[in-house]
Amino acid sequence: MNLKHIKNYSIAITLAISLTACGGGGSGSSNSSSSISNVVNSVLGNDFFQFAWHINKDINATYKTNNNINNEAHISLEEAWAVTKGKQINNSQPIKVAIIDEGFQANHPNIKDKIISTYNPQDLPNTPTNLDDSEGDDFYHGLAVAGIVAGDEVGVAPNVELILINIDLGEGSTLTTQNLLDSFEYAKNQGAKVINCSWGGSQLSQVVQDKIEELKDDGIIVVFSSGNGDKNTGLALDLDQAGNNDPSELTTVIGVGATSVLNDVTSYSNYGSAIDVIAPGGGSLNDGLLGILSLDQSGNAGRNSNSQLSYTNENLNNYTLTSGTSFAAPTTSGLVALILSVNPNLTFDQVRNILISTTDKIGGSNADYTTGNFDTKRAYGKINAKKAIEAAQATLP
Ligand SMILES: [Ca+2]
Ligand SMILES: [Ca+2]
Ligand SMILES: [Ca+2]
Ligand SMILES: [Ca+2]
Repeated sequence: MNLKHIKNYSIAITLAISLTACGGGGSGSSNSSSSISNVVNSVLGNDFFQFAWHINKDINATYKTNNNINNEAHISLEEAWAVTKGKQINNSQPIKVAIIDEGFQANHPNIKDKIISTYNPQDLPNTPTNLDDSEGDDFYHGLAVAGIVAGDEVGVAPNVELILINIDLGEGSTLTTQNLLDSFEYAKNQGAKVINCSWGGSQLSQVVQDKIEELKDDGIIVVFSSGNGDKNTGLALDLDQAGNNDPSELTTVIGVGATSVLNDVTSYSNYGSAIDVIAPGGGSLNDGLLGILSLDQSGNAGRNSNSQLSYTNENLNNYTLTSGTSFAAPTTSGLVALILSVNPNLTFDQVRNILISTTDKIGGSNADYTTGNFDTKRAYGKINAKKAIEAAQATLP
């Protein structure tokens, strides 16, 4: 199968950062990442919510100042959480969110109590199901994605239930079309109302596209990340150009690009006329911008000192800063779950309309939303949870 993993983009960015930090010799551009680490280390405590700038408007003041975090970089989640954190408001049943990805840790303390089922279509009938198919990569991409959806301290919708589906992506993958069909079918059979896909890079086969359309017709919302640009330049790709194709362009999915702490679209975020919204995904480390806080393999396992944060306390090793549209998609999937917890009967078109009509038109004078409320690089704008939940409430009888 010809699919690239968005993890590749994320690795490309990480390598670029590492090179900057290692080769700088204490001067020039290396200062940005080392000073970020120093500042964060000096203020880290047990409450990681204070560093979750994507979901918390009242973050640690020192951290905010030293990392140039814009007052409005968050998604106005506090008001939404006053209504719902992911359980349906009429019967308290959690919305179920499936994550099709690679590299999970199902016993991570911040998500373990929310996981209702796991699956690996390439690993049946082995028991237990292999969830960490990550070829020795110390960064668990699926874990970080799951954290942004529902992880304690870092998740948009901490009261949802998670269905984790591991597929092998990236170089040398043996993933088949049937594996993908099985993955989407499993998510549906487990009751998923939202399916997050933080991968792409080429067109899906027609039968998989047909399956996604079937899910749409069933009121299941599929969310795809737009991709992180060219892995050599780190710059965004125009998905409308010939040869640049991604599943996020399908009319049957929500396509999502990434914003940074500066409250604007990132330099790496792919764009195009079929992308729907942008959402916090973390700044490009190439640009010296802070990533988004999510989950690392717990304890000593995982990224730890390789990350943007150089943790010295073992108890802090459960988290990491990362970046990519891979993490903007789950920010949006979390909000979609909140919307559906207000009204689970909304159709795909209704959910999409709520998302794109309640956005913040960020970008200032660099943006132009005058044609159809759509900016070339920022789509319909950045998601706003407060306004989206109000719009969902307005659909109730
Ligand atoms: Ca793989
Ligand atoms: Ca295209
Ligand atoms: Ca779309
Ligand atoms: Ca760790």
